[in-house]
Amino acid sequence: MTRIERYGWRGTVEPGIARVVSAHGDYYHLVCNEAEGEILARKKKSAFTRMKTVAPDSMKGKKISEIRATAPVVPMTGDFVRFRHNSRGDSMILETLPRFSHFERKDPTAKRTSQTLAVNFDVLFVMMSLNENFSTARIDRYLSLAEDRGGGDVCAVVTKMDLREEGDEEFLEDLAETVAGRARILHISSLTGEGMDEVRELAAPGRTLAFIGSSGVGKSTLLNALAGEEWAAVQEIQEWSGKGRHTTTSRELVMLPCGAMVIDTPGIREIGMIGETDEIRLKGESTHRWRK
Ligand SMILES: Nc1nc2c(ncn2[C@@H]2O[C@H](COP(=O)(O)OP(=O)(O)OP(=O)(O)O)[C@@H](O)[C@H]2O)c(=O)[nH]1
Ligand SMILES: [Mg+2]
Repeated sequence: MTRIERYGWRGTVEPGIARVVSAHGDYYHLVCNEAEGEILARKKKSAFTRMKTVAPDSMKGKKISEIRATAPVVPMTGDFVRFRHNSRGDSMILETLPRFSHFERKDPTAKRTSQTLAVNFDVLFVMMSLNENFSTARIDRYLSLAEDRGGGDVCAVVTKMDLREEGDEEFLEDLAETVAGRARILHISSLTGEGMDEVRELAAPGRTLAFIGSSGVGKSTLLNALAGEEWAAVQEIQEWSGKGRHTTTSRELVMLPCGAMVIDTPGIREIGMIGETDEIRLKGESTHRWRK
């Protein structure tokens, strides 16, 4: 098996295919068959800046994804790309290859129609911790957005099960009802190891797990537990406020010792659905105004 196949490529192996493991503005770190380790690449400017304009009439009755398919897709972590290798300098990304799965939300800044949060995953972990942050309605919204993912499985993952208190049963049952038939539920604690066997089962060689969820739910901590070492920075504080602070600031694809990969993402502050405001009941608070 070649390197790019170990990194999840399922098409025919040809020269010039790479996977993006991290993106830093114009620069990308790639893995490929052409070189060991990670190589640095830039994207070919003319390929991505010359966005085709779409005639208004051709947009009628079309989904956003159909319209967007006419313009070049800017690569992101997790993408497979076609590239030109340069052993003496920066390599050049020529094209983003079709994605087999993607998770998008409405862009909270409203600058774009939507924002892609994870691509090319085999399993999407929608994560939420069993503390003040717990909200069945939020998971419901994630799962609704995940219906358009195109491929891969979804798991609703309740983290920090070691913080379970009396009365949490009600919240967990409520969640189980909401998730039933739409996703698998996992209950885990990276601290005690609860539920980790199930996670490890999903982490088969060549498969990609993508972790999404609010800041502080324990995405990077789970990555570190699976990696068996301190891969990603984790906020040290015990009492996580979760307000306005993000420990992970960019998406990263990490190869685990078991041969599976994890895409760790920065915390999501809002999970948008087109222009509504509603109330979400949070554990520990009576109500909380949540702008979708
Ligand atoms: N009690 C308990 N605390 C945990 C667990 N997992 C993570 N934490 C703590 O939760 C805090 C946040 O964890 P992170 O892994 O940084 O959270 P994150 O989801 O990566 O956050 P962002 O990178 O900001 O999106 C840290 O203080 C962790 O030690 C767990 O299973 N149980
Ligand atoms: Mg993190």
